[in-house]
Amino acid sequence: MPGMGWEPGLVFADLTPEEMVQVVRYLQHSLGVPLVDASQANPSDNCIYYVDVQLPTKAEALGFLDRGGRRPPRQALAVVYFGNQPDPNVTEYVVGPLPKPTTHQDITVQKYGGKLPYHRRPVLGKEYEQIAGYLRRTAFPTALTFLNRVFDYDGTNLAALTSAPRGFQSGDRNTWFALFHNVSGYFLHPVGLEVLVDHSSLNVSQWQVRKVFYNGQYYEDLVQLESEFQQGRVKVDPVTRAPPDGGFSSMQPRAPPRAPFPLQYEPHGPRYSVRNNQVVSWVWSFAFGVNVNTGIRLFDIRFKGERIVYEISVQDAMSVYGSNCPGGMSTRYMDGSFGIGRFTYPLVRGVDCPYSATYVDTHYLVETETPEMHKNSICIFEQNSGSPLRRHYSNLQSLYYGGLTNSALVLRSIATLGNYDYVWDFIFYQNGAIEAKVQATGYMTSSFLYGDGLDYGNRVGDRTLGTVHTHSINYKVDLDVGGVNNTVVAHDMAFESVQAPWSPEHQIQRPRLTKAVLDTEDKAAFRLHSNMPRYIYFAANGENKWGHQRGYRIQIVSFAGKHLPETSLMERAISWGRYKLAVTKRKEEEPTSSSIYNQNDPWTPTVAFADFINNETIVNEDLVAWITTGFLHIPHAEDIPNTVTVGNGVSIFLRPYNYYDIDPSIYSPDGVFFTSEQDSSVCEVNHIACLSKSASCLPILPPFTYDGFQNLTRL
Ligand SMILES: [Cu+2]
Repeated sequence: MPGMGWEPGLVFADLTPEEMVQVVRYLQHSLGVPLVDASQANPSDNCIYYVDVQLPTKAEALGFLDRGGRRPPRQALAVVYFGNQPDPNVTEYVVGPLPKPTTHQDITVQKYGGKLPYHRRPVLGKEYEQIAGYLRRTAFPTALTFLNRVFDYDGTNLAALTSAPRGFQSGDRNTWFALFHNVSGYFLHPVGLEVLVDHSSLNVSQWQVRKVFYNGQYYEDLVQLESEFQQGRVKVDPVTRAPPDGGFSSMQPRAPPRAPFPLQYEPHGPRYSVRNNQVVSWVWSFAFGVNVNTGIRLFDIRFKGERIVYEISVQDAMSVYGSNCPGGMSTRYMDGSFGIGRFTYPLVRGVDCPYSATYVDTHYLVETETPEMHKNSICIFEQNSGSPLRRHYSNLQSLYYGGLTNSALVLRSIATLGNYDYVWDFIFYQNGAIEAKVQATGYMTSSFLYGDGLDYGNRVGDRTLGTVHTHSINYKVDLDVGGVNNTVVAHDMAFESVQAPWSPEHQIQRPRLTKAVLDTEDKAAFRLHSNMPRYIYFAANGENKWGHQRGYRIQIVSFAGKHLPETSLMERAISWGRYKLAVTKRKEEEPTSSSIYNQNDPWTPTVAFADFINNETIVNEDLVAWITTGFLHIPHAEDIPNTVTVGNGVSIFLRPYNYYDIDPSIYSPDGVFFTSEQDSSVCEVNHIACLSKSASCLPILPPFTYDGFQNLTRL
């Protein structure tokens, strides 16, 4: 990769598999301790959790991109679990330079202000396997009569789903596992049994069941449940065993295919190019990557060569559940901790993305010592919405038509986090607007329906309660509008009462612009339910032709409600959810609004976003907008088998506001204009009239392939 033809966007590129291998090799030789492959590691071992790229600082990157400075050295971030130490901990190293590392630097204290206690570590796949093994071999055999009689338990027909967080205070690692019939779509087949496992000990043989829940009653352990069952004191509500395909939860279509659905194609091939991690179209260009934890991130987004955004990235996705079952009621998933990026899987042509989209592979090194490829896990395409970006038909004075197809460039990936799937879109429009959109689909998770369950959701199956929950998503948007330094300006409208100048005895309620500079972080932090000016934009130092500060406006489409009461002891861990929009001074020390260590110790958050807001002056500074969007999900019958994307999407828009002198889409070669004097059926007058000649061939579609089921470890 280095050497001749090194492209600027590679500054932001994810690690190549070769680079990952070099980092692992280097660590194995240089850490001076035995490392076990994480897929085999006990809690009491040392292992590499993940390796990802360590991006250069913004100053370094811009020095190289804009000022002809030296190319920043390629570096990796390696996260290592040290379980085999007197003081077990997680350590983060910067390893470099790549491709042949020679040094590693422990950045943990500098990055987090202290060491990372071991109990904060995300749970490894191996640890889940060990918990499943513990339940199967040690815990369940103490309640075999109960399990056999009530669930036909045969050692394999129950599946467990983890909840999180895992306890009530720092150091706890007590996880409620809800049990389901192990069939296709098992999330919809709860059996009413939930088990609280204490897996805090690094010695697996010390793990214990701390509590058991069955059908509304709590028991000290499975032994007690078994004995009460044998004495006939357990109220049993058996669930009928689901067929292997899941029955109502099956995604098998209930109808045979008929005529193919409409397809899009590009008559003259793609009008964009994808080279390595860079996408270029006739107006847009950007670099992309996938962070192991947080997912898609885009850098150096330019419209007609001018940088608009330095970085836009997903920060975290959170869901808070309600239920009358223990696992459900304690669930506050922070998906970044499980890994939004690493669970980005191969996309299916024609369904997940347009059939003819460009598909890109991604590579990860997580919980293993060998890189794993996720084929076709990002797609890029130009999407014709089939509707106008703008149009006007004139039948007054002169007769003409003018319009422009709304065709936008899209980058998409889809992350599957256990039961549900998030579709992440970044959409680039011809008028200079950017949209970051997320849609939720996949299976809901559910609780066993008993007692007052209907206070926490709708019944969606025999004994299945679709439990109420929130979806909140946080984005980081580092806008650089007409330069790095910007100011936040708010415009809105207020009515003023005035006497009509020509008739003073009459009042006119006149809308008037209100304008304000939000000059401190506190003024630019908008709580969820606060009144936010309807126009908020990042203003540049320069002006457009009409004398207005050039700007890009932030517009949020969200249905989010309260993320969690601030009285909750874990609220600080997700305090990004307090704000629909917060603008802070950009700092290298505040790279993310959340942390993978927050999920398992939200009571002592490793990163507390609320601390970023400390009333600093934000006039003419490098600024970052942190934006929360989301919606409430009350699952209902039509969420079976899957939640649909329709209506379950939220967005943020970045739109030009006096940035240009005129709508830049007027320069689009797709524009159409003809008058009543012209023959609109002639190619030279109207290029759409050429389509029947130039675009009437059948598209040549590549054969369908899918690599989504390779190299998967089953948990
Ligand atoms: Cu949902």
